[in-house]
Amino acid sequence: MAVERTYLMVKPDGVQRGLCGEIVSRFEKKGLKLVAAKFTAISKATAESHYGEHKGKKFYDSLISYMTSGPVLAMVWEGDGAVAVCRGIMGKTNPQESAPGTIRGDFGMVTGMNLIHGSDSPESAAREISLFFRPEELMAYGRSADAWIYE
Ligand code: D4T
Repeated sequence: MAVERTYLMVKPDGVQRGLCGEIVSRFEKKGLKLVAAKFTAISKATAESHYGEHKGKKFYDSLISYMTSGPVLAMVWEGDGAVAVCRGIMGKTNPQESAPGTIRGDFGMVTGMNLIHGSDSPESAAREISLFFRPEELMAYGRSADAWIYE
């Protein structure tokens, strides 16, 4: 088993539309384990650091202003292959290309308001988790349901 951690974030549109509970429940029901959560507003500097790879692209300025337009729900989730599993639950970047049953496929219409962020690799996850959480904010705990989720 390759236990991974991933950084997930309900973006400002997901918060404004009252979808936090719906979104969190999809990861919970799948069997992933919540390790940390924080309802917070992102500073411009944090948004720029988080999306540094996109600096200079035509959507960069609107992306930063969107991500700093309201609070977000920042989370760390853990599980076997968590990075890819969570990306699958989220759907493709463009909600119109996302399959029904995914978060973006079920609730989104445009790439610029695609409801949720999820790390795209274990390396990105480590960087993003350290950007949003202090080590002591990550909870280590046993979960009895794991015996009924993993063989
Ligand atoms: P995030 O990082 O938010 O989980 O999205 P993805 O990993 O699915 O997609 P991404 O990094 O390519 O894009 C980051 C962010 O930029 C917005 N975006 C992207 C946009 O507004 N217009 C665009 O053309 C693209 C490619 C949406 C997600």
